[in-house]
Parts: sequence; C-alpha cells; structure tokens
Amino acid sequence: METGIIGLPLSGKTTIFNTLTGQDAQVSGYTGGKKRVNLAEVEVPDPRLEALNKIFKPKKSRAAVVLIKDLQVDFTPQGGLAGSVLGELRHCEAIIIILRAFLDESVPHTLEEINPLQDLHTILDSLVFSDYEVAEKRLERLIKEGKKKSREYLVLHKLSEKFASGGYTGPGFLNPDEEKLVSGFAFLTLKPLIVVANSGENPVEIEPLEKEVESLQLALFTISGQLEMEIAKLSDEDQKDFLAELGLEESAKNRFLRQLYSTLNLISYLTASEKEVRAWSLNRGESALKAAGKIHSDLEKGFIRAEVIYWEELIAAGGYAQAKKAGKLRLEGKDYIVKDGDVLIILFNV
Ligand SMILES: Nc1nc2c(ncn2[C@@H]2O[C@H](COP(=O)(O)OP(=O)(O)OP(=O)(O)O)[C@@H](O)[C@H]2O)c(=O)[nH]1
Ligand SMILES: [Mg+2]
Repeated sequence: METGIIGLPLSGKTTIFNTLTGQDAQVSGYTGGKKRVNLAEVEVPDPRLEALNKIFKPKKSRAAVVLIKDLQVDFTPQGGLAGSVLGELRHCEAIIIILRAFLDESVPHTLEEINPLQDLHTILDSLVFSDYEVAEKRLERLIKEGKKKSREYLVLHKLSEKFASGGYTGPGFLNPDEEKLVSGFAFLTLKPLIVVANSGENPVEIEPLEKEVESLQLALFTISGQLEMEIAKLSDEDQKDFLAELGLEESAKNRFLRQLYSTLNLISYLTASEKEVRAWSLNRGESALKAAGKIHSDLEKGFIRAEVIYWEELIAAGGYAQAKKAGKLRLEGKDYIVKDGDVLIILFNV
C-alpha cells in the first residue's frame, strides 16, 4: 500500500510529507544539494481499535498502515517525469500531487507566477506523456506480431488516442475488464490521484483549481502545509489544544488519511484477541478468503470459514462468548464480502 508524493520543485512536498508522517525530514531552501527520498509508514487513525482494546486488553494493538514516499522529482527537458521517478511511481498504488498555492516571496517558483491550476496541468501532462510512451511502444510491438485485432491492442489504442489528444483520462475511462487487461503496464494516469493545494498562510485564489479538479473527478485537499507541519510535531495533548483553539476538530493528517483511504477504495477489518487487536486493509468488495490471506497465507490455503461480527456488536456484547450466546457471531464462507468494521475469526486447517 504505497503512496507516492510528487509535485513541482519547492511546492511543499517534504513539508506535507512531514505533516502526514510526523517526521522531521529536511525541507529545502534551494540548497542545490542532493535530495533524499523520504519514506514513512503511517498508522491510519481508527477509534474502533481503542474500543476493542478496552475489552480485550491485548498485549499488542496495531493500526492499519499506509506507506508514504516523498519522491525526489526530476523532469526531462520534454516535460515528462524523469525515469527514476516513473519507476518509483509505477509501483505506487496512489499518487499525491502537491501544488503550490501559497504566496511567499522568500520561496522561489519555477515559473514566477503562482498558479496551481497551471501546475496541475504540468504534472498531469507529464504523467500522460510517460503513459503515452509506454502504450505506443507496446502497440508497435503488437503490430509487429500481427496482433492488431487483439483486445489488448484495442484497449491500448483507445488509451493512446486519448493520451495523444493531450487528455488525462480520469478515473473510470476504462471499464474494470479493460483495466485488468492493461494492469501489467501500471499506467500512472489510471492510478488514484489526490490533488493537494498547499495553501499556506497567504493563499492564492484556488477556485479555478477547484472547478477543474471537480470536472476531472479527482479528490482535492487543501492544507496549510507549514502550519500543519508545526502542529504535527506537537505532542498529542498539545495538538488537541491547538486545534481546539483554531476551532478544528481533527488534524489535517487524520482528515487526509481518511481521504486517502476512501480514494484508494480501502476498508478496514479487524482481528481481536488477548494477544493482539489489529486493523487490516482490504480493497472494498474483496472476500473473506482474501482477508484471511492478508493475515497469513496458511489461513488462505486452509480456509474453512470465518466467524464474523460487526465491531459495535462485539463491543455491545462485551466479548466473543457473550456474542456467541446472543447469536451475533455469524458463520460465513470464503466468498463473503468483508465489510468495513467487521471483526473476523478465521477457522482454518493446514
Ligand atoms: N510560507 C509557506 N512556506 C511553505 C509552506 N509550505 C512549504 N513552504 C516552504 O517552501 C519551501 C519548500 O518546501 P519543501 O517542503 O521543501 O518543498 P519540496 O516540494 O519538498 O521541495 P523540493 O523537494 O526541493 O522540490 C520551504 O522553504 C518551506 O518552508 C507554507 O504552507 N507556507
Ligand atoms: Mg522535498
């Protein structure tokens, strides 16, 4: 579950990375020195864990995590993303695009003018450009092999035409079957994208950006990078006080992680015992068998069935034994579609 952060130079990528991860990676002031890739595992806030911890008093409690990568972004002279970045992005499951939307004379911008909408198109164009190259290469190959009638050719051709007209496809351009057919190419423009306007204390007008993002059916998140980074460095207690003072209920980090989770179409299911209470990530619509496999491959191989209870019902009952007595523990087979908040006990045999 890796998510890559990209954006133009000095847009605030590392600042936002620090905000999301609570880390203290070096932000740049155009030092010209070598930049590093920053990587952190971030726990997805989940109040259900706390509730379950009260009942099970486990030795360990673990939240679901997402991996966030602050990439070192270089561009080619033609405006595409440099090969090193593309390689990294291809195995990311989602991409966060940071756009500079703050005014600050002391921070230079490549184009002088601060225009997040224009920057969004610069970035999208470079994603489109690199996907176009990948599609064209494969199409040439298929032509050579006499496979112009294959389904793969047709789908790639459809994509390539869209790319050639300069178009970012947006989600849902391909149907799920078509998407599966070309999934091996890891097209960047088919991945979930989240657009972040780094608005700072002194923001530029972002209404045009909002309109465009909406018409592209993308998610937009506005954040005051520097301020939120400072908040993220505070202790939990101080954060709460500070947010209350600002009239906010939740930190940007938590709001963002929820947004990321839903953009990725993920749900969490839980496992709970005296040993460990833990939240796990699963794609929405996946089965109990898949969920079992995430916990351990043996559980998938030897899957018999799952005992399932919605977390609130387990809390209300006060434990498995009481829930069982009350007939709240359901038996489900391998094809059961796991719901967000389900607590699972996998019965297996290897
Ligand atoms: N005023 C203001 N400055 C900010 C804000 N966010 C980031 N900056 C400043 O902008 C500069 C660049 O921030 P970084 O987070 O290093 O940006 P970056 O995109 O990681 O930069 P590179 O990795 O060098 O491309 C730093 O001097 C930050 O302090 C903000 O919300 N307001
Ligand atoms: Mg940086």
